[in-house]
Amino acid sequence: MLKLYYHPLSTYSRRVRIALLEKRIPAELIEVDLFARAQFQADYLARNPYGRVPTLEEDGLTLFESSAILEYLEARYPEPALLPSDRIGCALTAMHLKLCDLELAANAHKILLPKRFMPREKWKLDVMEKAKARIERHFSILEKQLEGRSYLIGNRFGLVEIAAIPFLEFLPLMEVSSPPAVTAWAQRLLGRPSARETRPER
Ligand SMILES: N[C@@H](CCC(=O)N[C@@H](CS)C(=O)NCC(=O)O)C(=O)O
Repeated sequence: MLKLYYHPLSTYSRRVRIALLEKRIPAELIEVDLFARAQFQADYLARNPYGRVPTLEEDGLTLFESSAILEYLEARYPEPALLPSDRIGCALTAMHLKLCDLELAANAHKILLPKRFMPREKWKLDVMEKAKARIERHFSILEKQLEGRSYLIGNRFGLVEIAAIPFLEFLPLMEVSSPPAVTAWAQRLLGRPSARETRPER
């Protein structure tokens, strides 16, 4: 059976857990205790030398990097499809997955790591302010692409939405303001059973 090494509070792990639920793929979930630094123990580093979650294992394959894992799951378990079948849809998916990592996830991380896990005196407010502005710029660009549609590509829920959900969860905590179409998109996505089932406790 497919194994997923994860942590319940990990945004990147949550992407993979949502894809597993959406595709109804049975999996063994193995929690890596990040707070006890289990990600740096030799047995885990042998799987993922970067010492991060998620890591997937299946049929002798060990794979890390959440967006690569999403693409692998799509190739290995094509139904229900979370990727368009046409060339243009695939190209747009690749673009949006990359932009989600660069513009949303990376900046969200700069705000969420301190706000979720560090005492206030350690927060770097200037870094957090810049990250918030970058996310708001990204949302203003997405807003135009979402106008008149429910999902970004081919108007169907897909991998680009899954990649964004864990970060959209924290818009209130990040105090990021989002324009109307992005707000409606986020609410639509966060209401899915797969998102509800994987919602972190904090
Ligand atoms: N780019 C990686 C990021 C993975 C990542 O940063 N995971 C965090 C948890 S959300 C982690 O394992 N942190 C542990 C650490 O850095 O010590 C991905 O997409 O999988």
